[in-house]
Amino acid sequence: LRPEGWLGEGGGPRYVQLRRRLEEGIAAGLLPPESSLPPEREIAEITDLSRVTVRRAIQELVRDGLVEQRQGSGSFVRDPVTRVEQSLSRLTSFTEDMASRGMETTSRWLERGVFLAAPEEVAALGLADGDQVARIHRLREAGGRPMALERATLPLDILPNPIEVVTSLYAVLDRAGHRPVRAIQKISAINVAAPEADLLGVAEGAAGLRIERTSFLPSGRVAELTRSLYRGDAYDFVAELRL
Ligand code: 16G
Repeated sequence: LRPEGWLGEGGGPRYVQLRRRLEEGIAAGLLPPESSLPPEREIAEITDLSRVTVRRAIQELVRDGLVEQRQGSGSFVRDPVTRVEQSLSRLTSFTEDMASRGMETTSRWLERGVFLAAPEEVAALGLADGDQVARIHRLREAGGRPMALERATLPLDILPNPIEVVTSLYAVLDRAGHRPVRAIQKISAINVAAPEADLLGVAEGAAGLRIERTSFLPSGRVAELTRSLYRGDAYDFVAELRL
């Protein structure tokens, strides 16, 4: 980090130069995942930059997901998310998928309750105008890391009490005898926009996968309409194809 040889070369504001220098250090493994960055004061001393400049550079690394700040203990290089290989041929739940990899799941609730069905939900769920639906919207985390945002809508008779869903929606459906047995899933590439990027802990514009799942009960009735946004850097979807 000593200023000779990089500071002032290439131009740009000094905080950008420092940010780049730190990025290079992370990419080269000089600052490995989970290692702590030197305190701001120390970086300022070594580089001969002001603490404001140092803070700004670190803030940008936080914004870009390279560094995370932990209350009371400083800044750490983030461990890049390990990618999850997800089969596209089995109808499983997020909780089951993560449990089979030894990961624990947690949810940050954004919405959970009973609402008036939106017109598109009326159509997709085969309801009548004025019908109510159960809606659960949450940030899904595995091993403490945000993986996906998921907003599920279900007919009220299938999930009469949405508050019951504490961890797994499918576990609640299973207990009620409403476990879906078939689903249609559509996956599209998108760039993650601001509010969602913050929740997912990715940079604005980062790659994401928009997934829409419509799942069905054995009777053929729609059980669930779920719109999800998965982190593009966390998932590989795999399907087996046969002639
Ligand atoms: C998966 C499903 C989602 C379902 C959820 C139930 C995709 C893209 N989506 O995340 O439709 O609602 O599992 O998970 O796979 P849970 O039982 O852990 O709540």
